[in-house]
Amino acid sequence: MAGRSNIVVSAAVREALAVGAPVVALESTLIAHGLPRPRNRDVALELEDQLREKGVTPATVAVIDGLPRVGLDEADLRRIADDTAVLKVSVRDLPVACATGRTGATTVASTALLAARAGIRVFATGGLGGVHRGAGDSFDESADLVALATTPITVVCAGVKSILDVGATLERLETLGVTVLGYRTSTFPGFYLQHTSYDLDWRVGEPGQVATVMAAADAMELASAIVVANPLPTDQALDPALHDRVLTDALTWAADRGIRGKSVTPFLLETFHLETGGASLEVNINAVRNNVSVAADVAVAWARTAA
Ligand code: PSU
Ligand code: MN
Repeated sequence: MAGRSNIVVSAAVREALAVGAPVVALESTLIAHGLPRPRNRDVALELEDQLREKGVTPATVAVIDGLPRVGLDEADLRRIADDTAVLKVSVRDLPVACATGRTGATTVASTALLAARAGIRVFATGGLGGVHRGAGDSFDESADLVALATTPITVVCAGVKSILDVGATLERLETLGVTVLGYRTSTFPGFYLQHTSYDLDWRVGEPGQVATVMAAADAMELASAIVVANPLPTDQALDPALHDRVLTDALTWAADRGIRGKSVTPFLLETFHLETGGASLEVNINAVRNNVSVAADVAVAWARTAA
């Protein structure tokens, strides 16, 4: 299979993996469709620098002119951030985007898949996709869940996006066999909010503990992901009253405008950023930064464990 793979792994990422040095994958949908231009470009570059400063090789994932790439050069990173024509590419879109030579940003689902195929074990994002509110009627459930069920990768996130039905998403993660670890918390984080009302079964305090869990999962050849749920500090989270008010409006407007499919999440995030006067944007960026920082520590611990 390796010989036929069309995945292009950058030289920097290939060299790091070859010597067992720490690598963290980053997704590009949050850059292209989750954060507004031009701020998104600065964030994309900053996240990579944040990893390099910790001695970790960044591997941002995207489809560029029909090639699934793990590890982007700066020109491609800028293109993903700047170009308004960049598609949102989930797992099911990958073969078509590649076959037709398109350029697209990868979601948690497609990033996890490509990164794992390339041999990367740790991945950072903002908030996972999951079960949308009203999914009982709409059946809108993110492909992220299926990817997490079938991809052995550790994903550091601030929980699942608070625009979702968090309780239903946690139930699905349980059903799908996805391990969920609270990072220095026993309560599931709430993305824009520091916490939700849901308790977690497992809590870890140190990056090395995550690496130990990864090794135990490998030892029994588990195929599913490990979610490391990392809450925002209280002073970086969104005001809960503002959050609830904007969410109610955003959900109503999404329904009124008939927003469907892969447009739902970008629409809700953009509405949040507009209606909170940019406050949710700062919160979102801080969540991603914090997750990248923890992911770097986990990747370093993993490199030691696996050595
Ligand atoms: N985290 C963020 N912002 C985002 C996302 C995650 O802080 O925009 C993206 C991820 O790419 C995730 C996607 O996979 O949102 C979920 O989209 P959907 O609900 O359509 O599966
Ligand atoms: Mn959806």
